[in-house]
Amino acid sequence: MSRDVYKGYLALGKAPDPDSHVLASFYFEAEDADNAAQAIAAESSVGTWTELKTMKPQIRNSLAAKVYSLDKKKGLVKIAYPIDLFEPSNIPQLLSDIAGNIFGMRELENLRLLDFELPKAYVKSFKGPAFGLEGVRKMIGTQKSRRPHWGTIVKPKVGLSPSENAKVAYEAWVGGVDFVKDDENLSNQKFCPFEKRVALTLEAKDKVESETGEKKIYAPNITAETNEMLRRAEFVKAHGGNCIMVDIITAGFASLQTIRNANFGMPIHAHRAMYAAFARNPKHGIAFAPLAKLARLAGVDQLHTGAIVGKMEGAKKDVLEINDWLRGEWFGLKPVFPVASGGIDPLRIPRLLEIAGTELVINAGGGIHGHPQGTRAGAKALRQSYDAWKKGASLEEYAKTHKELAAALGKWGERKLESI
Ligand code: CAP
Ligand code: MG
Repeated sequence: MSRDVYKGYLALGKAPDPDSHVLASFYFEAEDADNAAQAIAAESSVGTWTELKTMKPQIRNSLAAKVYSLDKKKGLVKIAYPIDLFEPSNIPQLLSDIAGNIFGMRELENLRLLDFELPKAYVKSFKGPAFGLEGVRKMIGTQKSRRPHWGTIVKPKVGLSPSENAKVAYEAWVGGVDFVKDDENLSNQKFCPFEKRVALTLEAKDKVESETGEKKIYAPNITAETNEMLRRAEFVKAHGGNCIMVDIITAGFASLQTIRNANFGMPIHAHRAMYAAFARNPKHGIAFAPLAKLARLAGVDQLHTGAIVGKMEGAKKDVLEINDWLRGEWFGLKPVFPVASGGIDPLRIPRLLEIAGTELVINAGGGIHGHPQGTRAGAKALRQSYDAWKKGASLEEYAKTHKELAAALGKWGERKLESI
């Protein structure tokens, strides 16, 4: 490719006006950094591999992206995109622009979208979360206590019948969790039809609520083709449901926007299965931070962001920064409840709370349903671990008078907790 093709996409200097530009930062590796940086700007705005007879100065001037910062040593480039490149409230188009063709360009060995800033007017074109962190807290009544919300994922991931699913959920709620969700790969398989599972598990929720006086949440996984998702959300609503779960990456942001824009009046619990396919490689793909921003734009109320002390990838610093951002102010969009999940057992709770605080939903699947005395005891052990932490007591000490915690210690006490 002649180097000249990508000339004119470089304007090093102060960041252009954030009110009229999307400002994106990338990590990249390329033989010819000057050319590659401009190639990214060109290909993700108005350019292509050759000069165009059809190009007009007015297009170049008004819509061409510009490299405004380039650190060739670190492989960092910042690109400003004129806001008119983007269609308000259209996440797929935003991704097709700043996260589209450029990942495959031959000029680059690696490219990773690290983050982006969006103009206020663009952000305001989205509904954002309907409930948000405070709205979900209000559902359980934790606005004052600010304690974490305790959650579980019915396990085994899939395979239980609807009535078995409902029974496990009942045991977890009675044991003390606030929130029960389906697993990310459970939908409407023949061994657990969606409608039967939802109806019976909601009955179990009603039963627990009347027995305990506590409010509970059930998040059935509605992930499917979009029209089917709408139908399933309707079904949940019609049967007294109070939450829906969407695998937002595998379902896609377009369908997530459709579900949010349908205004079902139930919080959306966002699972991020498949994100690590492009977020985990530090040299190539899309970091989770931009995905979290898109999830908040699209209107999720709870979002998995990593357990820090668990089984999945996710550096502590990154998870904490994303959690803080999700809970912070963003042009009036409601804050999102971060979810810590993945490999959490009762013994990891004190460390997790020390690191990440209590403004979290904390989910344990195996850490509850793997408890030697079963699900109800597992949920109790989770709450006992929190109580011990709150009282400043060691788990060992507290376990002397709390048998469920003692049994959890017996089973998982040896689990290595990487010094995090
Ligand atoms: C956790 C989980 C969640 C992961 C997702 C699982 O189960 O249900 O999907 O937490 O990871 O299937 O692994 P366990 P993340 O509690 O048994 O590990 O939250 O990082 O997106
Ligand atoms: Mg899961």
